[in-house]
Amino acid sequence: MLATQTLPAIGIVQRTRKSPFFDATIQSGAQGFTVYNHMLMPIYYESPEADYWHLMNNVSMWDVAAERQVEITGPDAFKLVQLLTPRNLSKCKIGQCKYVPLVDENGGIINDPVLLRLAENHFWLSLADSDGLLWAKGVALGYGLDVTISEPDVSPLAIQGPKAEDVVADMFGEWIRDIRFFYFKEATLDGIPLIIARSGWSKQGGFELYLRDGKYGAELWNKVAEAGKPYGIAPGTPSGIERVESGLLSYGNDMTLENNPYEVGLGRYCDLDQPVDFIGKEALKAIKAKGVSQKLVGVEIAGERISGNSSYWPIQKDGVEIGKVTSSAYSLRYEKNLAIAMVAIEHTDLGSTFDIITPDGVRNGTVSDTPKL
Ligand code: THG
Repeated sequence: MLATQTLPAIGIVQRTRKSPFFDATIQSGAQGFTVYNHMLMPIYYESPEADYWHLMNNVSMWDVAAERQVEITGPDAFKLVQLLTPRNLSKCKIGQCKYVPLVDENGGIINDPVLLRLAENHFWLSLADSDGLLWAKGVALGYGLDVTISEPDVSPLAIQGPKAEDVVADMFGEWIRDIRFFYFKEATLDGIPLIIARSGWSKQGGFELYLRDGKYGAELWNKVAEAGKPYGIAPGTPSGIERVESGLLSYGNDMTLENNPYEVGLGRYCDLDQPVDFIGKEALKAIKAKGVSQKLVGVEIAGERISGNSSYWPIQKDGVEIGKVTSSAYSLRYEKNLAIAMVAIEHTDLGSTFDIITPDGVRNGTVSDTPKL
């Protein structure tokens, strides 16, 4: 952990909202928090490295309630959701999740939530860290749509890792093994209302339990911890190490409103040829036709072990700035320093090299296919 990530205390007041699992996470030994969607979210328990190995080897449970939901209902709900994202939703089934970048009229990325379709005209957008609720309300108002938009009392708890499925099967029954990736089912556990989705912000597999009534936060947390005991479950958090190794992007770190989906590898989720109109369609067509001037790439950083960046690290070639490291970690799996970086397009071929200006000195960087973006 960098000193800058641990030293300043965070003043906890009403604005820094607490997740329904907050007390339980403190009792489980959460040692640090970040603020995400105006809510406190744990960032590590034992240590980022020890937490990582629990996730990789066994199973890990995460308070990700800060992935707040935007609930959209009403006769125009589908119309609104399709306006908000370039992803083609014409085949999105009830009970299905979709990763849906939201873009503005210039093609700038507003957020990259997971969409859940609960009914024909009932959706949740499970947000990354930006104010998607206000954007959705503004768009609905501007287009005169007949929808209701709110933040429901819904809080995801992720169970990730190779033994996650066994834990969830012991809790709910063998039937959960048939839930496919990015699909979900509604269920209750001793009266606790939930949605069980096969999803989560790691590539180690697992589920997300969306708690639909915050008063059960501690009870659900403790039930998962109990069910996970035989499998060596440990409390954890979205892992900054695993997600860099796996090339999972973090909004606010690897992309902002200044970026378009083609720069950050999310072009594959944009269908510009679909007949419906969505916000940013014309802008994205122009961007695609012109080609992007910069792009996110995987990078290997030479030299001794780094401890991850908590600000952007400039990238230079022959003394000229050509980009920045957006995220990085020492990879415990590959035993090398890995990064995600936004780099001028001329320097994005595999094997391209450049200088990375870290706070501790200049390092050599090489464009690499790990992490794969
Ligand atoms: N779960 C929930 N909400 C979230 C996240 C989550 N909100 C914020 C953040 N994470 C959003 N970011 C991502 C990024 C990638 C994925 C999920 C959320 C992901 N993508 C699949 C993949 O890369 O294989 C593709 C999914 C698809 O094809 O639609 O899993 O983790 N509730």
